[in-house]
Amino acid sequence: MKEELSRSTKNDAGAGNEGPDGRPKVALITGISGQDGAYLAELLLSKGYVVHGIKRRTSRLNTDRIDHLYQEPQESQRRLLLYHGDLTDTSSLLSIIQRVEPDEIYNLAAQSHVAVSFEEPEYTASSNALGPLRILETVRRLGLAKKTRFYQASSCELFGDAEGHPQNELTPFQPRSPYAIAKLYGYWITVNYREAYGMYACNGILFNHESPLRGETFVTRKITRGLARIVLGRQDCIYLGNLDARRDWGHARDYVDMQWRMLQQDKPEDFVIATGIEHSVREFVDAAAAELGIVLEWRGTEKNEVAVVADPGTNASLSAGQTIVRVDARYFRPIDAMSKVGDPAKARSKLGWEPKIGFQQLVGEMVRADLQAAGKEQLLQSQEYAYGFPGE
Ligand code: NDP
Ligand code: GDR
Repeated sequence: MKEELSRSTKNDAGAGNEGPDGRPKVALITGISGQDGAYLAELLLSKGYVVHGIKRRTSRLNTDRIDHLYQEPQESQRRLLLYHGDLTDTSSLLSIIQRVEPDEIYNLAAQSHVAVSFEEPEYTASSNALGPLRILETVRRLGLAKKTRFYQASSCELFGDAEGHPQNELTPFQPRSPYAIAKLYGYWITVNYREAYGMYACNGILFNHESPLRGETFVTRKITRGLARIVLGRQDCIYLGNLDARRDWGHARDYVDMQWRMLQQDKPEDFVIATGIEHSVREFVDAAAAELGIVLEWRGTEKNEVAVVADPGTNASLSAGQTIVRVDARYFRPIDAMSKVGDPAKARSKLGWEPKIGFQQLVGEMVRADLQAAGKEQLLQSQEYAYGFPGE
């Protein structure tokens, strides 16, 4: 898939994305090493942008999602440039924004895991609430308020379990986690800088979006990766939490297109981005199993529920009656939003946006990518045994 993405980057030269001075537009992406950051960097490069990205310093390399786009610092005419920085560190943001003077900033960086936000509420607030403030205030103080357009990665988690489905731009917010409450500040500070200083600043209120690049601990990827490993005999079972939670799952590639469109309008506005269709976690498991030719039967209730193989299809490593999914109470959150479905009518009518990739296609793409990854893992391990250094 990465090869496919990098081909599109090289071939799809982007005309019409020059700034007022005729030079290529310059974008700065925070969170470029994440799922959306990788797809957005691809998209902007394909449109002819010069893309600057902020990555965190980590003890191991964390740029695997964008390695196929990487250009050595020694290359002339680079169009992808990376800097170390952190949303919790104003000085790094200041020096990067001052140096880059971007036409557009996409603030995608965040502590993005809702369950983890209950364990790290203070850090979550610093990165997700104060992070956007630090960027907006830096832009303002550098005198870039009229030049730089700002996109804030807001979330349907703002709605919590708000009354009224589907949820749209007018649905009242009712956040139910430290993550969502921090994002609520991010949402309002973006609106505030738009109103107070006339900045082109807007929120994309995005519903869940997934892909083969999704982090491994979000539920969709946990399921597709787990099932792929199970059919290759590398794992016995997947342990999940709330199977009844319902989410509106789209594809990240469709959603980053919308992020870009939001910054190309005459007037800054906030938009809900969703497919309008929801599924339960249990239905996601069934859909992923179906991609592998497996039929499951659900037995038990609530915290004792399990999925048993009813028909293993052609998977020789599985047998009928085998339990491959179990509920484990540790994956339940102190409080969870049970049902989410968005209404993207405004995005459709004002921006001409339609999601192109449907639910089953998304699940299929994720399952195939994870099967391939599990196969590579297996091959690597067998090579390690062949060369006599197992487990290293
Ligand atoms: P990911 O978790 O895949 O990526 C998050 C990115 O933020 C990573 O690059 C991460 O770096 C970086 N990051 C985390 N903390 C900091 C920090 N303190 N300073 C600088 N960088 C940091 O998330 P997604 O790509 O899925 O989501 C992008 C944004 O959209 C997030 O803000 C998320 O909250 C929001 N969102 C996502 C939705 C979804 O369904 N995917 C839906 C709605 C909103 P590292 O690689 O080092 O961890
Ligand atoms: P979410 O995504 O919390 O909606 O946040 P996640 O995939 O983590 O959870 C979705 C639903 O599945 C239930 N669930 C489990 N979740 C995880 N992670 N692991 C499990 O084992 C499990 N079992 C059941 C959860 O309880 C939940 O109801 C994502 C993130 O990308 C946010 O950054 C973003 O803002 C929102 O989507 C919109």
